[in-house]
Amino acid sequence: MEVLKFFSLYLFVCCFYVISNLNNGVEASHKVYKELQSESAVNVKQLHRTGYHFQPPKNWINDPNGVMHYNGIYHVFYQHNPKGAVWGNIIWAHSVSKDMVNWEALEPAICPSEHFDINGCWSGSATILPDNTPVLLYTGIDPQHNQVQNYAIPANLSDPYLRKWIKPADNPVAVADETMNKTAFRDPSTAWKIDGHWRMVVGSRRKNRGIAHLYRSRDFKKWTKAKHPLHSVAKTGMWECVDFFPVSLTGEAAPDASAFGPNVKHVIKVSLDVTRFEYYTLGTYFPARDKYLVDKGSVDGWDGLRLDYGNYYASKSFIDPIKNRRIIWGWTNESDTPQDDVKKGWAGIQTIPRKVWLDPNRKQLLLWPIEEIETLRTQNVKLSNQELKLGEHVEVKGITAAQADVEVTFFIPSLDKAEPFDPSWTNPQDLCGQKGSTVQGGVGPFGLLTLASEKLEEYTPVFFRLFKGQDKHVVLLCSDAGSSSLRKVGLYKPSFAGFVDVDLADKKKLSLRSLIDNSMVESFGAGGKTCITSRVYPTLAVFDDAHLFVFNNGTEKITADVEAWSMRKPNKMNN
Ligand code: DQQ
Repeated sequence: MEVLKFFSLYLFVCCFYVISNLNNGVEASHKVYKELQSESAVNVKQLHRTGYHFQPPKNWINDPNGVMHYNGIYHVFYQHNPKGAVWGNIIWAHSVSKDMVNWEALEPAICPSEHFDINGCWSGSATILPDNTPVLLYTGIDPQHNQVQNYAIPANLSDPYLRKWIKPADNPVAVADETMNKTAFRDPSTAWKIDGHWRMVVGSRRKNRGIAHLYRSRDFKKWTKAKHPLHSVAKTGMWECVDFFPVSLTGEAAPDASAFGPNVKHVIKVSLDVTRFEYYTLGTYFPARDKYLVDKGSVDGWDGLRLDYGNYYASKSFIDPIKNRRIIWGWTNESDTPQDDVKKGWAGIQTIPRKVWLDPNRKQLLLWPIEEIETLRTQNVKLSNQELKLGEHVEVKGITAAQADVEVTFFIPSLDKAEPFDPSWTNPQDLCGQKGSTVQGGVGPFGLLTLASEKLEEYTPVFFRLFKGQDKHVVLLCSDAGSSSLRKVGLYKPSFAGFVDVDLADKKKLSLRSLIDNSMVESFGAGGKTCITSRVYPTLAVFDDAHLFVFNNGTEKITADVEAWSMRKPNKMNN
Protein backbone atom coordinates (compact mmCIF):
# COMPACT_ATOMS: atom_id res chain seq x y z
CA MET A 1 0.00 0.00 0.00
CA GLU A 2 2.80 2.41 0.97
CA VAL A 3 4.55 1.65 -2.30
CA LEU A 4 1.36 2.35 -4.21
CA LYS A 5 0.87 5.60 -2.34
CA PHE A 6 4.43 6.64 -3.08
CA PHE A 7 4.05 5.73 -6.73
CA SER A 8 0.84 7.73 -7.18
CA LEU A 9 2.42 10.70 -5.41
CA TYR A 10 5.43 10.39 -7.71
CA LEU A 11 3.17 10.29 -10.78
CA PHE A 12 1.24 13.27 -9.51
CA VAL A 13 4.38 15.30 -8.89
CA CYS A 14 5.82 14.44 -12.35
CA CYS A 15 2.53 15.34 -13.98
CA PHE A 16 2.48 18.57 -11.99
CA TYR A 17 5.88 19.63 -13.28
CA VAL A 18 5.09 18.70 -16.88
CA ILE A 19 1.99 20.85 -16.63
CA SER A 20 3.94 23.71 -15.05
CA ASN A 21 6.28 23.66 -18.01
CA LEU A 22 3.46 23.61 -20.49
CA ASN A 23 2.04 26.67 -18.85
CA ASN A 24 4.96 28.92 -19.93
CA GLY A 25 6.88 28.01 -16.84
CA VAL A 26 4.23 29.41 -14.51
CA GLU A 27 3.88 27.30 -11.44
CA ALA A 28 0.15 26.87 -11.74
CA SER A 29 -1.64 24.50 -9.45
CA HIS A 30 -4.31 23.42 -11.89
CA LYS A 31 -4.12 21.31 -15.02
CA VAL A 32 -4.16 23.38 -18.18
CA TYR A 33 -6.15 22.10 -21.16
CA LYS A 34 -5.24 24.52 -23.94
CA GLU A 35 -7.40 22.87 -26.58
CA LEU A 36 -10.50 23.33 -24.46
CA GLN A 37 -10.15 27.05 -23.82
CA SER A 38 -13.12 28.13 -25.86
CA GLU A 39 -16.80 28.86 -25.32
CA SER A 40 -18.36 25.43 -25.08
CA ALA A 41 -22.07 24.88 -25.48
CA VAL A 42 -23.99 23.82 -22.41
CA ASN A 43 -25.58 20.44 -22.96
CA VAL A 44 -29.33 20.68 -22.35
CA LYS A 45 -29.57 17.42 -20.46
CA GLN A 46 -27.40 18.66 -17.59
CA LEU A 47 -27.21 15.13 -16.18
CA HIS A 48 -25.04 15.76 -13.15
CA ARG A 49 -25.72 19.40 -12.60
CA THR A 50 -26.55 20.25 -9.00
CA GLY A 51 -29.94 21.68 -8.05
CA TYR A 52 -29.15 23.76 -4.98
CA HIS A 53 -25.37 24.08 -4.80
CA PHE A 54 -23.59 27.24 -5.90
CA GLN A 55 -22.75 27.13 -9.60
CA PRO A 56 -22.62 29.69 -12.41
CA PRO A 57 -24.71 28.84 -15.51
CA LYS A 58 -21.64 27.61 -17.37
CA ASN A 59 -17.87 27.22 -17.54
CA TRP A 60 -15.22 26.45 -14.99
CA ILE A 61 -15.09 27.62 -11.38
CA ASN A 62 -12.59 27.00 -8.63
CA ASP A 63 -11.64 28.60 -5.31
CA PRO A 64 -14.12 30.77 -3.43
CA ASN A 65 -11.63 33.64 -3.00
CA GLY A 66 -13.13 36.46 -1.13
CA VAL A 67 -16.26 35.72 0.81
CA MET A 68 -17.73 38.47 2.93
CA HIS A 69 -20.81 40.08 4.41
CA TYR A 70 -21.19 43.78 3.77
CA ASN A 71 -24.17 45.98 4.68
CA GLY A 72 -26.75 43.21 4.63
CA ILE A 73 -25.45 41.42 1.52
CA TYR A 74 -23.31 38.30 1.26
CA HIS A 75 -20.70 38.37 -1.49
CA VAL A 76 -18.83 35.49 -2.97
CA PHE A 77 -15.99 36.11 -5.38
CA TYR A 78 -14.62 33.02 -7.06
CA GLN A 79 -12.06 31.86 -9.58
CA HIS A 80 -13.76 31.54 -12.95
CA ASN A 81 -12.81 30.84 -16.56
CA PRO A 82 -15.29 32.87 -18.66
CA LYS A 83 -14.12 31.07 -21.81
CA GLY A 84 -14.36 27.38 -21.07
CA ALA A 85 -15.10 24.53 -18.71
CA VAL A 86 -11.45 23.94 -17.78
CA TRP A 87 -9.05 25.96 -15.65
CA GLY A 88 -7.60 29.01 -17.44
CA ASN A 89 -8.15 32.75 -18.16
CA ILE A 90 -8.78 33.15 -14.46
CA ILE A 91 -10.80 36.14 -13.21
CA TRP A 92 -12.70 37.00 -10.02
CA ALA A 93 -16.36 36.38 -10.75
CA HIS A 94 -18.83 37.91 -8.31
CA SER A 95 -22.26 36.91 -6.97
CA VAL A 96 -24.40 38.42 -4.23
CA SER A 97 -27.08 37.04 -1.95
CA LYS A 98 -29.28 37.96 0.99
CA ASP A 99 -29.48 34.42 2.34
CA MET A 100 -26.56 32.41 0.83
CA VAL A 101 -29.20 30.20 -0.84
CA ASN A 102 -30.33 32.41 -3.75
CA TRP A 103 -27.54 34.02 -5.74
CA GLU A 104 -27.43 36.79 -8.29
CA ALA A 105 -24.48 36.88 -10.69
CA LEU A 106 -22.93 40.30 -11.24
CA GLU A 107 -20.25 41.40 -13.68
CA PRO A 108 -16.76 40.10 -12.81
CA ALA A 109 -15.10 42.05 -9.99
CA ILE A 110 -11.45 41.71 -11.07
CA CYS A 111 -10.08 40.84 -14.52
CA PRO A 112 -6.53 41.00 -15.89
CA SER A 113 -5.82 44.56 -17.07
CA GLU A 114 -2.66 45.94 -15.46
CA HIS A 115 1.03 45.08 -15.44
CA PHE A 116 0.56 43.54 -12.01
CA ASP A 117 -2.19 41.08 -13.05
CA ILE A 118 -2.12 40.90 -16.84
CA ASN A 119 -1.67 37.11 -16.85
CA GLY A 120 -4.33 36.22 -14.31
CA CYS A 121 -6.19 37.25 -11.18
CA TRP A 122 -5.75 34.37 -8.76
CA SER A 123 -7.05 33.70 -5.28
CA GLY A 124 -7.09 35.98 -2.28
CA SER A 125 -9.44 37.23 0.41
CA ALA A 126 -11.70 40.02 1.57
CA THR A 127 -11.12 42.18 4.65
CA ILE A 128 -13.58 44.72 6.08
CA LEU A 129 -11.62 47.68 7.49
CA PRO A 130 -12.66 49.32 10.79
CA ASP A 131 -14.33 52.18 8.86
CA ASN A 132 -16.53 49.55 7.18
CA THR A 133 -14.73 49.65 3.82
CA PRO A 134 -14.12 46.29 2.16
CA VAL A 135 -10.76 45.61 0.52
CA LEU A 136 -9.88 42.63 -1.67
CA LEU A 137 -6.37 41.20 -1.62
CA TYR A 138 -5.52 38.95 -4.55
CA THR A 139 -2.61 37.39 -6.42
CA GLY A 140 -1.84 38.86 -9.81
CA ILE A 141 0.26 37.12 -12.43
CA ASP A 142 2.60 39.71 -13.93
CA PRO A 143 4.16 39.84 -17.43
CA GLN A 144 7.07 37.64 -16.27
CA HIS A 145 4.56 35.14 -14.83
CA ASN A 146 5.60 36.03 -11.32
CA GLN A 147 3.00 35.98 -8.57
CA VAL A 148 2.51 39.34 -6.83
CA GLN A 149 -0.01 40.51 -4.23
CA ASN A 150 -2.47 43.28 -5.09
CA TYR A 151 -5.45 45.05 -3.58
CA ALA A 152 -8.70 46.33 -5.01
CA ILE A 153 -11.31 48.67 -3.49
CA PRO A 154 -14.96 49.37 -4.33
CA ALA A 155 -15.47 52.14 -6.89
CA ASN A 156 -18.71 53.23 -5.27
CA LEU A 157 -19.47 52.41 -1.65
CA SER A 158 -23.06 53.53 -2.03
CA ASP A 159 -23.74 50.77 -4.59
CA PRO A 160 -25.28 48.09 -2.34
CA TYR A 161 -23.87 45.35 -4.61
CA LEU A 162 -20.34 46.80 -4.94
CA ARG A 163 -20.32 45.96 -8.64
CA LYS A 164 -17.19 47.84 -9.66
CA TRP A 165 -13.75 47.47 -8.17
CA ILE A 166 -10.70 49.73 -8.64
CA LYS A 167 -7.10 48.56 -8.64
CA PRO A 168 -5.10 51.51 -7.22
CA ALA A 169 -1.88 52.49 -8.98
CA ASP A 170 0.34 51.67 -5.98
CA ASN A 171 -0.13 47.96 -6.71
CA PRO A 172 1.47 45.45 -6.31
CA VAL A 173 1.67 45.74 -2.54
CA ALA A 174 3.90 42.71 -1.98
CA VAL A 175 6.37 41.01 -4.31
CA ALA A 176 8.66 38.07 -3.60
CA ASP A 177 12.17 39.09 -2.56
CA GLU A 178 15.35 37.44 -3.84
CA THR A 179 15.21 34.71 -1.23
CA MET A 180 11.75 33.59 -2.32
CA ASN A 181 10.23 31.54 -5.11
CA LYS A 182 8.42 34.08 -7.30
CA THR A 183 6.12 31.53 -8.88
CA ALA A 184 5.14 29.97 -5.58
CA PHE A 185 3.88 33.00 -3.68
CA ARG A 186 0.12 33.37 -3.64
CA ASP A 187 -3.32 33.62 -2.06
CA PRO A 188 -3.15 36.48 0.48
CA SER A 189 -5.33 35.84 3.54
CA THR A 190 -7.92 38.04 5.20
CA ALA A 191 -5.95 40.60 7.22
CA TRP A 192 -6.16 41.14 10.99
CA LYS A 193 -5.06 44.16 13.01
CA ILE A 194 -3.36 44.29 16.37
CA ASP A 195 -1.67 47.32 17.98
CA GLY A 196 -2.09 49.48 14.89
CA HIS A 197 -0.48 46.93 12.54
CA TRP A 198 -2.29 44.93 9.92
CA ARG A 199 -1.07 41.41 9.27
CA MET A 200 -1.73 38.98 6.45
CA VAL A 201 -0.21 35.69 5.37
CA VAL A 202 0.71 34.55 1.87
CA GLY A 203 1.23 30.88 0.96
CA SER A 204 4.56 29.68 -0.43
CA ARG A 205 7.20 26.99 -0.35
CA ARG A 206 10.96 26.77 -0.08
CA LYS A 207 12.00 23.58 -1.84
CA ASN A 208 9.58 21.15 -0.24
CA ARG A 209 8.80 23.17 2.91
CA GLY A 210 5.34 24.73 2.99
CA ILE A 211 5.35 28.30 4.29
CA ALA A 212 2.86 30.96 5.42
CA HIS A 213 4.84 34.19 4.98
CA LEU A 214 3.74 36.97 7.30
CA TYR A 215 3.40 40.57 6.12
CA ARG A 216 2.70 43.68 8.20
CA SER A 217 1.32 47.08 7.24
CA ARG A 218 0.17 50.27 8.93
CA ASP A 219 -2.00 51.55 6.08
CA PHE A 220 -2.95 48.39 4.16
CA LYS A 221 -0.92 49.65 1.19
CA LYS A 222 2.71 49.28 2.14
CA TRP A 223 3.34 45.75 3.34
CA THR A 224 6.63 44.54 4.80
CA LYS A 225 7.63 40.92 5.15
CA ALA A 226 8.27 39.82 8.72
CA LYS A 227 11.60 38.19 9.46
CA HIS A 228 9.95 34.88 10.34
CA PRO A 229 6.98 33.22 8.67
CA LEU A 230 3.86 32.76 10.79
CA HIS A 231 4.27 29.03 10.28
CA SER A 232 6.05 26.52 8.05
CA VAL A 233 6.29 22.74 7.89
CA ALA A 234 8.92 20.60 6.19
CA LYS A 235 7.98 18.17 3.42
CA THR A 236 4.46 19.51 2.84
CA GLY A 237 5.13 21.31 -0.46
CA MET A 238 3.37 24.46 -1.63
CA TRP A 239 0.77 25.93 0.75
CA GLU A 240 -2.19 27.42 -1.08
CA CYS A 241 -5.14 29.40 0.26
CA VAL A 242 -3.86 29.66 3.84
CA ASP A 243 -6.65 30.63 6.25
CA PHE A 244 -5.81 31.87 9.76
CA PHE A 245 -8.55 32.67 12.25
CA PRO A 246 -9.53 32.53 15.93
CA VAL A 247 -12.29 30.34 17.37
CA SER A 248 -13.94 30.82 20.74
CA LEU A 249 -13.14 28.53 23.64
CA THR A 250 -16.50 29.22 25.23
CA GLY A 251 -19.17 28.81 22.56
CA GLU A 252 -20.19 28.81 18.92
CA ALA A 253 -20.06 32.58 18.32
CA ALA A 254 -17.24 33.84 16.08
CA PRO A 255 -14.63 35.99 17.81
CA ASP A 256 -13.39 39.07 15.96
CA ALA A 257 -10.73 38.24 13.33
CA SER A 258 -8.13 40.10 15.42
CA ALA A 259 -8.99 38.44 18.73
CA PHE A 260 -6.27 36.67 20.72
CA GLY A 261 -5.67 35.72 24.35
CA PRO A 262 -7.12 33.27 26.86
CA ASN A 263 -10.62 33.05 25.38
CA VAL A 264 -9.64 31.86 21.93
CA LYS A 265 -7.67 29.27 20.05
CA HIS A 266 -6.28 29.84 16.55
CA VAL A 267 -6.60 27.73 13.43
CA ILE A 268 -4.20 27.53 10.50
CA LYS A 269 -5.70 25.78 7.50
CA VAL A 270 -3.53 25.06 4.47
CA SER A 271 -4.44 23.66 1.06
CA LEU A 272 -1.67 21.27 0.08
CA ASP A 273 -0.96 21.56 -3.60
CA VAL A 274 0.85 18.21 -3.80
CA THR A 275 -2.01 16.12 -2.39
CA ARG A 276 -4.86 18.51 -3.31
CA PHE A 277 -6.22 18.03 0.20
CA GLU A 278 -6.35 20.45 3.08
CA TYR A 279 -5.45 20.05 6.72
CA TYR A 280 -5.56 22.30 9.75
CA THR A 281 -4.04 22.57 13.17
CA LEU A 282 -5.25 24.23 16.35
CA GLY A 283 -2.82 26.35 18.26
CA THR A 284 -2.05 29.52 20.20
CA TYR A 285 -1.17 32.81 18.56
CA PHE A 286 1.23 35.21 20.29
CA PRO A 287 0.91 38.54 18.44
CA ALA A 288 3.84 40.26 20.20
CA ARG A 289 6.21 37.98 18.28
CA ASP A 290 3.70 36.85 15.67
CA LYS A 291 4.28 33.26 16.73
CA TYR A 292 1.86 30.42 16.23
CA LEU A 293 2.39 27.45 18.49
CA VAL A 294 0.64 24.25 17.46
CA ASP A 295 -1.26 22.51 20.27
CA LYS A 296 0.19 19.30 21.62
CA GLY A 297 -1.69 16.50 19.91
CA SER A 298 -2.63 18.58 16.86
CA VAL A 299 -0.88 16.92 13.91
CA ASP A 300 0.96 19.25 11.50
CA GLY A 301 1.40 17.53 8.12
CA TRP A 302 -0.25 15.14 5.68
CA ASP A 303 -2.06 13.28 8.47
CA GLY A 304 -3.53 16.34 10.14
CA LEU A 305 -7.21 17.07 10.80
CA ARG A 306 -9.31 18.00 7.80
CA LEU A 307 -12.30 20.27 7.44
CA ASP A 308 -13.58 17.64 5.03
CA TYR A 309 -12.10 14.26 4.16
CA GLY A 310 -13.43 14.23 0.59
CA ASN A 311 -13.46 16.35 -2.58
CA TYR A 312 -12.84 19.63 -0.79
CA TYR A 313 -10.16 22.23 -1.44
CA ALA A 314 -9.18 25.92 -1.39
CA SER A 315 -11.64 26.70 1.39
CA LYS A 316 -12.07 30.19 2.77
CA SER A 317 -13.88 31.48 5.85
CA PHE A 318 -15.42 34.79 6.90
CA ILE A 319 -17.37 36.26 9.78
CA ASP A 320 -21.10 36.72 9.34
CA PRO A 321 -21.94 39.57 11.74
CA ILE A 322 -25.68 39.06 11.27
CA LYS A 323 -25.68 35.70 13.04
CA ASN A 324 -22.34 36.14 14.76
CA ARG A 325 -20.88 33.00 13.23
CA ARG A 326 -17.87 32.02 11.10
CA ILE A 327 -18.77 30.46 7.78
CA ILE A 328 -16.52 28.45 5.53
CA TRP A 329 -16.81 27.61 1.83
CA GLY A 330 -14.93 24.98 -0.09
CA TRP A 331 -14.61 23.88 -3.70
CA THR A 332 -14.93 20.29 -4.96
CA ASN A 333 -11.48 20.27 -6.57
CA GLU A 334 -12.46 19.27 -10.05
CA SER A 335 -8.87 19.12 -11.25
CA ASP A 336 -8.87 15.36 -11.03
CA THR A 337 -11.82 14.52 -13.29
CA PRO A 338 -12.83 17.48 -15.36
CA GLN A 339 -13.73 15.43 -18.43
CA ASP A 340 -17.31 14.66 -17.47
CA ASP A 341 -18.41 18.19 -16.75
CA VAL A 342 -16.28 19.69 -19.48
CA LYS A 343 -18.43 18.06 -22.14
CA LYS A 344 -21.49 19.68 -20.63
CA GLY A 345 -19.91 23.09 -20.59
CA TRP A 346 -19.43 23.48 -16.85
CA ALA A 347 -17.14 22.25 -14.11
CA GLY A 348 -16.72 22.97 -10.43
CA ILE A 349 -19.09 23.27 -7.51
CA GLN A 350 -18.86 25.12 -4.21
CA THR A 351 -19.99 23.20 -1.16
CA ILE A 352 -22.92 24.41 0.91
CA PRO A 353 -21.54 27.13 3.22
CA ARG A 354 -20.84 25.64 6.65
CA LYS A 355 -20.80 27.21 10.06
CA VAL A 356 -17.52 26.42 11.81
CA TRP A 357 -16.69 26.50 15.51
CA LEU A 358 -14.54 24.72 18.10
CA ASP A 359 -15.66 21.33 19.39
CA PRO A 360 -16.17 21.58 23.19
CA ASN A 361 -13.45 18.89 23.43
CA ARG A 362 -11.06 21.65 22.13
CA LYS A 363 -9.29 19.13 19.92
CA GLN A 364 -11.00 19.80 16.59
CA LEU A 365 -13.48 21.99 14.71
CA LEU A 366 -17.13 21.24 14.05
CA LEU A 367 -18.79 22.09 10.74
CA TRP A 368 -22.49 22.19 9.96
CA PRO A 369 -24.47 23.39 6.89
CA ILE A 370 -25.81 26.92 7.42
CA GLU A 371 -29.38 26.79 8.70
CA GLU A 372 -30.61 28.88 5.73
CA ILE A 373 -30.30 25.83 3.49
CA GLU A 374 -33.21 24.26 5.37
CA THR A 375 -35.55 26.77 3.68
CA LEU A 376 -35.21 24.57 0.58
CA ARG A 377 -36.67 21.53 2.34
CA THR A 378 -40.07 20.52 0.96
CA GLN A 379 -41.69 17.06 1.07
CA ASN A 380 -40.77 15.23 4.24
CA VAL A 381 -40.74 11.56 5.31
CA LYS A 382 -39.86 9.83 8.56
CA LEU A 383 -38.92 6.30 9.52
CA SER A 384 -38.94 5.78 13.26
CA ASN A 385 -37.30 2.93 15.08
CA GLN A 386 -36.46 1.20 11.84
CA GLU A 387 -34.76 -2.10 12.60
CA LEU A 388 -31.88 -3.06 10.35
CA LYS A 389 -30.68 -6.63 10.60
CA LEU A 390 -27.60 -8.05 8.93
CA GLY A 391 -27.83 -7.61 5.15
CA GLU A 392 -30.97 -5.45 5.18
CA HIS A 393 -31.53 -2.31 3.17
CA VAL A 394 -34.74 -0.35 3.52
CA GLU A 395 -35.84 2.29 1.06
CA VAL A 396 -36.65 5.82 2.21
CA LYS A 397 -39.53 6.51 -0.15
CA GLY A 398 -41.58 9.61 -0.87
CA ILE A 399 -38.87 12.21 -1.49
CA THR A 400 -36.75 13.18 -4.49
CA ALA A 401 -33.75 11.01 -3.67
CA ALA A 402 -31.54 12.75 -6.25
CA GLN A 403 -31.98 16.05 -4.41
CA ALA A 404 -32.48 15.55 -0.70
CA ASP A 405 -31.44 16.38 2.84
CA VAL A 406 -31.33 13.33 5.16
CA GLU A 407 -30.79 13.17 8.89
CA VAL A 408 -30.38 9.81 10.60
CA THR A 409 -29.67 8.66 14.13
CA PHE A 410 -28.39 5.11 14.44
CA PHE A 411 -28.89 3.35 17.77
CA ILE A 412 -26.40 0.60 18.58
CA PRO A 413 -27.65 -1.85 21.23
CA SER A 414 -24.22 -3.26 22.02
CA LEU A 415 -20.61 -2.76 21.00
CA ASP A 416 -19.56 -6.30 21.92
CA LYS A 417 -19.37 -7.52 18.36
CA ALA A 418 -17.06 -4.70 17.17
CA GLU A 419 -14.05 -6.07 15.28
CA PRO A 420 -10.60 -5.53 16.80
CA PHE A 421 -8.78 -2.46 15.54
CA ASP A 422 -5.28 -2.98 14.21
CA PRO A 423 -3.17 0.01 15.34
CA SER A 424 -1.35 -0.06 11.98
CA TRP A 425 -4.56 1.19 10.32
CA THR A 426 -3.59 4.83 10.43
CA ASN A 427 -5.02 5.82 7.05
CA PRO A 428 -8.84 5.88 7.15
CA GLN A 429 -9.12 6.05 3.36
CA ASP A 430 -7.12 2.85 2.91
CA LEU A 431 -9.20 1.16 5.59
CA CYS A 432 -12.44 2.21 3.91
CA GLY A 433 -11.07 0.94 0.59
CA GLN A 434 -10.45 -2.45 2.22
CA LYS A 435 -13.59 -2.68 4.32
CA GLY A 436 -16.20 -1.28 1.99
CA SER A 437 -19.94 -1.14 2.58
CA THR A 438 -20.48 -4.74 1.47
CA VAL A 439 -17.76 -6.33 3.60
CA GLN A 440 -19.65 -7.84 6.53
CA GLY A 441 -18.59 -6.58 9.94
CA GLY A 442 -19.57 -6.86 13.59
CA VAL A 443 -20.91 -3.38 14.39
CA GLY A 444 -21.43 -1.88 10.95
CA PRO A 445 -21.03 -1.13 8.20
CA PHE A 446 -24.37 0.67 8.55
CA GLY A 447 -25.50 3.91 6.96
CA LEU A 448 -27.09 5.32 3.84
CA LEU A 449 -26.98 4.20 0.24
CA THR A 450 -27.31 7.53 -1.57
CA LEU A 451 -27.81 8.09 -5.31
CA ALA A 452 -28.67 4.42 -5.66
CA SER A 453 -30.24 2.76 -8.69
CA GLU A 454 -33.25 0.56 -7.95
CA LYS A 455 -31.35 -2.71 -8.19
CA LEU A 456 -28.17 -1.28 -6.68
CA GLU A 457 -26.03 -1.44 -9.79
CA GLU A 458 -24.90 2.00 -8.66
CA TYR A 459 -24.83 3.63 -5.22
CA THR A 460 -22.68 5.91 -3.10
CA PRO A 461 -22.69 4.46 0.42
CA VAL A 462 -22.06 6.72 3.39
CA PHE A 463 -21.55 4.55 6.43
CA PHE A 464 -20.05 3.93 9.84
CA ARG A 465 -18.00 0.93 10.91
CA LEU A 466 -16.96 0.43 14.52
CA PHE A 467 -13.86 -1.25 15.90
CA LYS A 468 -12.62 -2.17 19.35
CA GLY A 469 -9.52 -0.07 19.96
CA GLN A 470 -7.05 -0.29 22.84
CA ASP A 471 -8.73 2.22 25.17
CA LYS A 472 -11.95 3.02 23.39
CA HIS A 473 -13.94 2.26 20.30
CA VAL A 474 -12.74 3.51 16.94
CA VAL A 475 -15.40 4.89 14.60
CA LEU A 476 -14.79 5.09 10.87
CA LEU A 477 -16.99 7.15 8.54
CA CYS A 478 -16.75 6.36 4.82
CA SER A 479 -18.19 7.96 1.70
CA ASP A 480 -17.26 5.48 -0.96
CA ALA A 481 -17.49 6.48 -4.62
CA GLY A 482 -16.21 3.06 -5.74
CA SER A 483 -19.69 1.82 -6.67
CA SER A 484 -21.13 5.23 -7.61
CA SER A 485 -21.12 4.81 -11.38
CA LEU A 486 -21.20 2.04 -13.96
CA ARG A 487 -18.76 4.09 -15.98
CA LYS A 488 -15.48 2.24 -15.77
CA VAL A 489 -13.02 4.68 -17.31
CA GLY A 490 -12.11 8.30 -16.77
CA LEU A 491 -13.67 8.65 -13.34
CA TYR A 492 -12.00 9.27 -10.00
CA LYS A 493 -13.87 7.06 -7.50
CA PRO A 494 -12.09 7.34 -4.16
CA SER A 495 -13.16 5.62 -0.93
CA PHE A 496 -13.02 8.78 1.15
CA ALA A 497 -13.01 8.32 4.91
CA GLY A 498 -12.20 9.85 8.27
CA PHE A 499 -12.19 8.67 11.88
CA VAL A 500 -14.86 10.14 14.14
CA ASP A 501 -13.69 11.13 17.60
CA VAL A 502 -16.71 10.19 19.73
CA ASP A 503 -17.11 8.38 22.99
CA LEU A 504 -19.75 5.69 22.66
CA ALA A 505 -19.43 4.46 26.24
CA ASP A 506 -22.58 6.25 27.53
CA LYS A 507 -24.73 6.99 24.52
CA LYS A 508 -24.57 4.26 21.96
CA LYS A 509 -25.79 6.31 19.03
CA LEU A 510 -24.31 8.02 16.00
CA SER A 511 -25.83 10.69 13.80
CA LEU A 512 -25.35 11.23 10.10
CA ARG A 513 -26.60 13.96 7.80
CA SER A 514 -26.20 13.87 4.02
CA LEU A 515 -26.98 16.65 1.57
CA ILE A 516 -27.56 14.86 -1.72
CA ASP A 517 -27.62 16.88 -4.92
CA ASN A 518 -27.48 14.87 -8.18
CA SER A 519 -23.69 14.51 -8.29
CA MET A 520 -22.78 15.78 -4.82
CA VAL A 521 -23.04 13.97 -1.51
CA GLU A 522 -21.96 16.13 1.43
CA SER A 523 -22.03 14.17 4.68
CA PHE A 524 -21.66 15.20 8.31
CA GLY A 525 -20.92 12.53 10.91
CA ALA A 526 -21.67 12.99 14.63
CA GLY A 527 -22.91 16.57 14.38
CA GLY A 528 -20.12 17.77 12.09
CA LYS A 529 -17.09 16.11 13.69
CA THR A 530 -16.18 14.35 10.45
CA CYS A 531 -17.37 15.72 7.11
CA ILE A 532 -16.92 14.08 3.72
CA THR A 533 -17.86 15.44 0.30
CA SER A 534 -18.05 13.02 -2.62
CA ARG A 535 -18.48 14.06 -6.22
CA VAL A 536 -20.05 11.21 -8.21
CA TYR A 537 -21.31 10.59 -11.73
CA PRO A 538 -24.09 7.95 -11.74
CA THR A 539 -25.50 6.76 -15.05
CA LEU A 540 -28.68 5.02 -13.79
CA ALA A 541 -29.30 6.66 -10.43
CA VAL A 542 -30.26 10.00 -11.91
CA PHE A 543 -33.28 12.30 -11.52
CA ASP A 544 -36.40 10.22 -10.65
CA ASP A 545 -34.45 6.97 -10.99
CA ALA A 546 -32.32 7.76 -7.96
CA HIS A 547 -33.20 6.00 -4.70
CA LEU A 548 -32.20 6.29 -1.06
CA PHE A 549 -31.82 3.39 1.38
CA VAL A 550 -30.70 2.81 4.97
CA PHE A 551 -28.67 -0.36 5.36
CA ASN A 552 -26.77 -2.57 7.73
CA ASN A 553 -24.13 -5.16 6.84
CA GLY A 554 -22.99 -5.86 10.38
CA THR A 555 -24.02 -8.80 12.54
CA GLU A 556 -25.18 -6.47 15.36
CA LYS A 557 -28.75 -5.30 14.73
CA ILE A 558 -29.07 -1.51 14.42
CA THR A 559 -32.10 0.73 14.79
CA ALA A 560 -32.45 3.98 12.84
CA ASP A 561 -34.57 7.13 13.10
CA VAL A 562 -34.59 8.72 9.67
CA GLU A 563 -35.97 12.07 8.59
CA ALA A 564 -35.57 13.11 4.95
CA TRP A 565 -36.69 16.01 2.85
CA SER A 566 -36.87 16.69 -0.86
CA MET A 567 -34.78 19.75 -1.64
CA ARG A 568 -36.11 22.28 -4.13
CA LYS A 569 -34.03 24.52 -6.32
CA PRO A 570 -33.45 28.05 -5.05
CA ASN A 571 -35.42 30.71 -6.95
CA LYS A 572 -32.21 32.17 -8.26
CA MET A 573 -28.87 30.50 -8.91
CA ASN A 574 -26.80 32.95 -10.91
CA ASN A 575 -29.22 32.99 -13.83
N1 DQQ B 1 -6.11 28.23 -7.36
C1 DQQ B 1 -5.75 29.58 -7.68
C2 DQQ B 1 -4.47 29.82 -6.95
C3 DQQ B 1 -4.58 28.89 -5.81
C4 DQQ B 1 -5.18 27.67 -6.42
C5 DQQ B 1 -5.61 29.73 -9.15
C6 DQQ B 1 -5.86 26.73 -5.46
O1 DQQ B 1 -4.35 31.16 -6.54
O2 DQQ B 1 -3.32 28.67 -5.22
O3 DQQ B 1 -6.85 29.56 -9.78
O4 DQQ B 1 -6.81 25.90 -6.08
